[in-house]
Amino acid sequence: LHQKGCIVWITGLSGAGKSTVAFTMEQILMSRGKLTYVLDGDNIRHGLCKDLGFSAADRQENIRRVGEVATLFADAGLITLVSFISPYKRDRDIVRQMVPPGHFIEVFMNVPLEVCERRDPKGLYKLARAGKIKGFTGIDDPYEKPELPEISLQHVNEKDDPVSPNQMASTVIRYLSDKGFF
Ligand code: GGZ
Repeated sequence: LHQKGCIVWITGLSGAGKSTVAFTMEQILMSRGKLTYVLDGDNIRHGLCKDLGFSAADRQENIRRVGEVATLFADAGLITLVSFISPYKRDRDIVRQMVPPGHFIEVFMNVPLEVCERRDPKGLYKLARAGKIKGFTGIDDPYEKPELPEISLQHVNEKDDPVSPNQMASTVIRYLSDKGFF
């Protein structure tokens, strides 16, 4: 049976938890028999975009290519989960315009820089602070927050309790289900 595809575009700083939410969603959706796929740095930046670095122009081209691929996947009926920093509002909005209205769901990982920096899972913030990586997002390179994301996810709730990746994934999945994507 034909499935209505969409792009779930997860944006946010390095270490905000974008990929964790994407892969948690993928697991849940696959267990329910839904067609889904995660596009992230691991399967895109090592292949399709291996000629690109982290200059503003290269990030723009990275997001353009990811947007083209995501549009094809969504057109093929997949719930396409996209996990890139995608720091520029304009580049994200260009992708939004590529699919029918309502089919681009922007998910903002609204996690403060200090929290991402404290996590520092790959030690990249430390290197950036030491000047060993130049142009690191949030340190000496811009991140433009979404103004009107469909969904904004925080790492803590109103009571300041931590929010788990499963809870975040469920929030997005409920949104998709409410919008009739499955
Ligand atoms: C930001 C960088 C940089 C710089 C390498 N700035 O936490 P990670 O390691 O796994 O995720 C980051 C990833 C960012 O790649 P994206 O393709 O998502 O970026 S963009 O959307 O802006 O094109 C980080 C690592 O690559 N990384 N150098 N300078 N992140």
